[in-house]
Amino acid sequence: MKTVIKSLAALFSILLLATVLSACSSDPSTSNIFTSSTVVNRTMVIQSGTEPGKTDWPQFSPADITIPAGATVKLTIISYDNGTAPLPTGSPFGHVWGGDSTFGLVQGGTEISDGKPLTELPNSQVSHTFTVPGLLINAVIPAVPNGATTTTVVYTFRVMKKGIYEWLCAAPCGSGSNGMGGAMQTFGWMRGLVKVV
Ligand SMILES: [Cu+2]
Repeated sequence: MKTVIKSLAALFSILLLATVLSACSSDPSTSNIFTSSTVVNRTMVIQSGTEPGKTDWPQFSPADITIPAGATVKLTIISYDNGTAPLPTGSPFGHVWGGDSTFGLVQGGTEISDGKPLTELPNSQVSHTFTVPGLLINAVIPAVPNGATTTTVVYTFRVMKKGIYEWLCAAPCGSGSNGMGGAMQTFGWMRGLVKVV
């Protein structure tokens, strides 16, 4: 009989623990936030019009990424695109953004481009951007330099709130006379999702 009571007590504790744990995870925005020492690596590749019939459609692949809230994310963007898509004069998207202090959604937000820190690229030299308006994140991707095959950007950041955020490329790299068509309008190409879980 004692054994049965002990077993029941153990079962009860497990159920209680499970209830507490599920209660903790019921607020998706603040629970299970990782610390900055948790580092995750993600890689996106920018291909330049490799799909048949879509030769003027550059593409981020994968277009959607999933990251843990609070973890330090090293996002490596490897571009094969040697073309520029100059931003209009006065556009803010040549600047690297991050570390939003107003809302506290993002920490960090620093960029290393081909091994060197980058805070701003002249608008005329921008090839693509990785821009998350909802998080005030903007990484800038230069064109592949002459004689090289790729250019590599590493953007390091933390997102402190769970959610699904859209990203887009702000450089007019798509089709049409203004460069805003085709890939620029299409999820899976120059738009996608950042899922913070
Ligand atoms: Cu682009």
